[in-house]
Amino acid sequence: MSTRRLLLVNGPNLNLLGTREPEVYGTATLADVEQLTAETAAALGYEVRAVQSNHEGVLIDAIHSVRGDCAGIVINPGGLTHTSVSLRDALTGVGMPFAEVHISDVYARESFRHFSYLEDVAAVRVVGKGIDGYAEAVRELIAQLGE
Ligand code: CA2
Repeated sequence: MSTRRLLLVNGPNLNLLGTREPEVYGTATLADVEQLTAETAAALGYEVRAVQSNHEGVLIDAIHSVRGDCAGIVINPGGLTHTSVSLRDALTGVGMPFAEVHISDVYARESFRHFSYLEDVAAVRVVGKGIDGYAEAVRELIAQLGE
């Protein structure tokens, strides 16, 4: 598919970015993340659609809705990373390559954050690079799309 568009998905609690826990997640806001992602993609000729929700089903519906309309997905699933078979099934079900991003270094945190339901099916993983990780994920994902 030659659609030059990506879906950016941010999961539960990421709307709180920049308001609390700056020592873990930095001071940038969700709007900053969405702008950085859009600008990085635009420089490579791609548009970005962005969604954030605190509800698993809303995220799954958003992923289903871009089938045929986006070439790939950049996702920070938040805590659903460590719990959700359903989110994994949605991502594999739509058959688009996706990049998994984590702002913090999950491997330096509690052991329950070390496992990801997406790690073995993600085309790209960027962990612990702050919000710059979203830009890196966009560049790596687009490179894999090969257009
Ligand atoms: O490091 C990441 O990006 C995470 O995906 C963030 C999730 C966490 O459950 C994952 O283990 C790692 C949590 C997102 C919550 O974001 C907040 C931001 C500011 C204040 C409070 C929460």
